Amino acid sequence: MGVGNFVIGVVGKPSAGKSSFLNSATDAVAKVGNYPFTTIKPNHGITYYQIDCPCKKYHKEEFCQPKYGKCVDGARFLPIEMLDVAGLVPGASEGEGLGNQFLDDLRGADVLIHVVDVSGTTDQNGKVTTGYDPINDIDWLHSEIHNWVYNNLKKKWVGIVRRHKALKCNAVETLTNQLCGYGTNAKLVGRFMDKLGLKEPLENWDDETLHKVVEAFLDERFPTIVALNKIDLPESGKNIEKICRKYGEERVVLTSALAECFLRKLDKQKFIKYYEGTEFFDLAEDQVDPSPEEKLKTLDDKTRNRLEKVQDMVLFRYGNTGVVECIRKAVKCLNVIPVFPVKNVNNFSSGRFGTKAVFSDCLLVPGGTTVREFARIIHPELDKYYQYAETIGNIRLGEDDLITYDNNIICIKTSQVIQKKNDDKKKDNNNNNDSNNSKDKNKNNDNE
Ligand SMILES: Nc1nc2c(ncn2[C@@H]2O[C@H](COP(=O)(O)OP(=O)(O)OP(=O)(O)O)[C@@H](O)[C@H]2O)c(=O)[nH]1
Ligand SMILES: [Mg+2]
Repeated sequence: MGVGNFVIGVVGKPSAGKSSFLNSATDAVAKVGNYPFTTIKPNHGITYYQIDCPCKKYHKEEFCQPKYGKCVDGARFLPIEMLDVAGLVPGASEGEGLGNQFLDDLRGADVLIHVVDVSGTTDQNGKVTTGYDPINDIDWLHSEIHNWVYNNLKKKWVGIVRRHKALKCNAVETLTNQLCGYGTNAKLVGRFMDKLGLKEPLENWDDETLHKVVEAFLDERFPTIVALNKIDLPESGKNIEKICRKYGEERVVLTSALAECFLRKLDKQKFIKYYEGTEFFDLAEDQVDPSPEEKLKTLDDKTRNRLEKVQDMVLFRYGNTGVVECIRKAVKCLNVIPVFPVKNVNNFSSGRFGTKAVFSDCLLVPGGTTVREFARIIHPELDKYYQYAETIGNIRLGEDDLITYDNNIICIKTSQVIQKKNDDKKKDNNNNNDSNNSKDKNKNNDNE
């Protein structure tokens, strides 16, 4: 089972650094350029979200064998898809620049990272300038997405109301019907309508109310983390302060995609050992008796100078490049829980013959998922032949129990053995999931 069900969309104006961000956080090699619209088709990559693996708590590290991602000394790296949505420009919702095509690409994303060029050295269209105020970009992107959804609804509003009345629907039903194209389900619509607490019936909504509804929808459907990028440039300092004062720090992260790309590249080429998400790295001269695989190469003077600059401008100043932090915050917005389905809750085995592998599978599910829904997410046959579920200590779980961090190691018992060929089919599906194939993406969480 893969963990490819969630997608982080990377958005922002041209030349903000979206492709650089994707390259820095994944193994993708998207084209980067200091001119607008370098990216035309969206790029994909797989990034990793780090959690504590239960193998550490239960002292099973040596048997931990994730099918997807990896586990390093109890730190579990769960694969998540990332999508680089090419340069939106002001007026995109009206068809400007590359227009609606790119707003449409957003439909595949569950959470957004808005990459902002905080240095103010590119204007709203991504052209080189000086002294541009990046605060404009944050509000602009939000209103662009807002207008896109609002205009689509508004165009059809008279017909929507007519149908709503004729079919005697409630507001949640009508909105679910209208918003399902954005990867939305009744649960999500119910949630934001509850928060909004509107009293007027849908047929009486005026434009102002419709704007409020769209706003509440976007908050729920596209939670957004703002990456203030290019912090390595000297012009960035004063803008960072101003933006953090206005937007607070909860959803804002300071990043240097360029620095992260550089550090990861040096690590890959074995010039440094870089500890991702931290300010630390080792050089050849720091190593004592390294094994041949770990032995680092000596840096030339030019690369060493550049590394020192990255240390000065980014690592010492801000603590890290911000890229890992950004992914952590984005996934946190999704309010998901990692679940470890096992064949046996006493030894945590995944039931693969001839191996002692434990915790092989891990799936991220949306908060609010019940045990029975989880069975369905893993495989339709687990749902079909479902008998009961249990967690650590052989404690039985109710079908309607919510999955939490306290019961997220789960064994589903079935009345029939699930056929091996299904396992194989499942494996194939998930291999697809894990290999940048977003077309077949099974958005269980959204479309139930
Ligand atoms: N100094 C600095 N430059 C950066 C950083 N991130 C990206 N850049 C530069 O900004 C320019 C644009 O980067 P891209 O990653 O191509 O930007 P993009 O947002 O994908 O642009 P489009 O594809 O045109 O929409 C390139 O010259 C990058 O090297 C950063 O953190 N610091
Ligand atoms: Mg690009």
